[in-house]
Amino acid sequence: MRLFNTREGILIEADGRYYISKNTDWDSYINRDELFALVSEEIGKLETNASAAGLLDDGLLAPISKQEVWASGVTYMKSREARMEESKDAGGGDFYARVYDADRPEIFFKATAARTVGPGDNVLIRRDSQWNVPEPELTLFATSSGRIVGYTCGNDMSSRDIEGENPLYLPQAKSYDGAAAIGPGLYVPAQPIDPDAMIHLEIARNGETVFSGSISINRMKRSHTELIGYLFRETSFAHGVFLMTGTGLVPPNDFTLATGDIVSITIENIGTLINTVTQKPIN
Ligand code: DO4
Ligand code: MG
Repeated sequence: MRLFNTREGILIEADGRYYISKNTDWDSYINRDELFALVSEEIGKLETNASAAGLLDDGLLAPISKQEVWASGVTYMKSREARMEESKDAGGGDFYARVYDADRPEIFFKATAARTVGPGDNVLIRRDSQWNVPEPELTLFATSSGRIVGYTCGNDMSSRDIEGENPLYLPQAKSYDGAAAIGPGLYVPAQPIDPDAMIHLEIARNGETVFSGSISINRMKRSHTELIGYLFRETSFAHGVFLMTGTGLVPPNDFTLATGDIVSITIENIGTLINTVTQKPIN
């Protein structure tokens, strides 16, 4: 089943049928360890609502309210290679090789909900960066007790020149207004997501595809529970947390995003997250 945060309330899609929940608080609704079982029970008592499907075209909000977004990195070989390449002049490459092999994963704070955008919104590239890419990432939702109950598509927008200049600039390369996008909804399966699910990225410019690529989540070096385990070691999340799991798709080094580009991230069973790239206006 999939849950959508919409202007009209919580939309539930299960087996092609649509329902509007009587619950209206997204935070307490999704932060339940037995989410799949509880929503399955709930829809048994609800009338189907076919017209509610229209909210998917016009009415979706980001599936986040009080949660934070965190991210893990260098979880795919492709990311390890790209990071080593972009930081080679700064001598930072060794850190990426080491974190790929280490027991402890790279995990960093990505965004507050206020800096996170949803389906159809704009993602931003920094004005002080010349080399920007989207990072399409399977994004886990874990409840406050650390149980993974849902999945969504995530975009970990990244400034490669800023991170490449010095790894200590990572927070500036990764965390700024509009640097995170998640959506379109929360995929809540009875069992963990298919380990072979594919992630597809397409970037369109003036109606033409300028980059596309696909990768299976089975290429990730670490398990989802391992990443969540590290995230929760000494940090609590009262409303649950979103964790991006790293990118395995990196456009070629001569590619950078431009204003107006349309980024589409599709993950099997979850759906497609579409955002337009823009910059902040000059004051
Ligand atoms: O080490 C930098 C960030 C890595 C990252 O965001 C990724 O691998 O997706
Ligand atoms: Mg990333």
